[in-house]
Amino acid sequence: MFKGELSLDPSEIRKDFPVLDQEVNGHPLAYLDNAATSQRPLSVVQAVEDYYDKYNANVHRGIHKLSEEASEVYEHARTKVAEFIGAPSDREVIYTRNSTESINLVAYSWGLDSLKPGDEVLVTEMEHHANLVPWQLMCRRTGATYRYVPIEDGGHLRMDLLDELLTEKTKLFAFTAVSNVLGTINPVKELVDAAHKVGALALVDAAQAAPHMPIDVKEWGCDFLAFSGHKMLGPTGIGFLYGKEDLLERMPPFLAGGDMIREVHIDSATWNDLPWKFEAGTPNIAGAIGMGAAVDYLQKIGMDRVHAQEHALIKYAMERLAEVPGIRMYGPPPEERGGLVAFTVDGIRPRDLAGILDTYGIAVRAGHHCAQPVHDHFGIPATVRASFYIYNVPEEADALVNALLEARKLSKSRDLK
Ligand code: C6P
Repeated sequence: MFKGELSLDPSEIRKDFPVLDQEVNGHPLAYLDNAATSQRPLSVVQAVEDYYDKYNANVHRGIHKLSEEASEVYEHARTKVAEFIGAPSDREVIYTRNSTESINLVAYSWGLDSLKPGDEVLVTEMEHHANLVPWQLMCRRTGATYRYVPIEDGGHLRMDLLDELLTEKTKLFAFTAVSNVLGTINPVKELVDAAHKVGALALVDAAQAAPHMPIDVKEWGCDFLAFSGHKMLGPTGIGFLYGKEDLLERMPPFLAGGDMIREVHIDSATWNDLPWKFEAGTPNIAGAIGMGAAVDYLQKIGMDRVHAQEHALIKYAMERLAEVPGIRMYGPPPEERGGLVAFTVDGIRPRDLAGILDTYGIAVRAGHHCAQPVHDHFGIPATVRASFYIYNVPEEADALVNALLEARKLSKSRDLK
């Protein structure tokens, strides 16, 4: 029985998420796959619908009423996002498709332009592929050296190796604020400061942090921050790159074409001001507008309360999960993690387990979660991951545990190995 305290009333919140009110395979849906993508509240869907129904037009192009209105709401959403992360200026927030594109923007613009043989890029063993592969590619192309901070078995970064790994050769330290497998909340400010001490830039992957905790880029001091709208109640296909203005000013464009230029002649072109210099072509207008509504929703609740709520849920879920015989949970204790937990159960393959959980209406993710090196570290190919958000309730953790106990019984009667 849940005896903790919830800072939010999920029954009120759930009214805004009709998708949650359904049965799957004859059981009430327990949506525990929020780290992959969250659900969207009615206000976000309405904002997108309003754009298409009432003022659909391209932005920054038309001199007509609809285009002006679309441009205004689109840019106002940027202001909301900038405020949400404490960015000093709207010019520092670039619309992208997702965290992956944000990181690739930095790799192909800053990395390709700045890295050279002898330079080093430092990542960590707990990164999502989106913050590994672009740097592997960029190091290959520029001759720079790719290095990583290992993790220890408890799911923390080997901070003891930081002094050794961060040197005057390091030009960029790219790391996640929260691991999408281990849940580990990294000491972002400490890592940013360590990078700056040796003259390196710091890129924070906030895909699993921005939806779940207060973020202030001024406080962290990071040079770049990447995150996705779809994990924080917003539409899919909209993401963000925060970058310090002086850096973005010096970086060459990433994609080229319409809207990112000031003037184009047949054999030359000059670039638009920030942030539009990095926004080539017609953007995801509806996505940005929906994101404005998502930020409003989260701000109204307050990110401190979001974080507290998830902490209470994950603490309870991990206590209950520990009752399942043969379970192994990966990563630190609840106090040091976000609202997700990845685990294995002896004798049942993660994919089979997720399939069984689905028959009980429980949606989880199984696999390597696009973070294969973390799994390599533990010598396993895959885990099952349950990830919570503001609308989840303790009873869903109970349902997960009950279904896991049933799965164990089933695995004994059927050979699931
Ligand atoms: N992780 C998960 O199930 P995109 O796909 O670009 O919106 O986000 C990429 C990304 C980057 N960093 C971290 C830490 C992430 O968790 C993700 C996305 C999802 O874990 C989908 S693979």
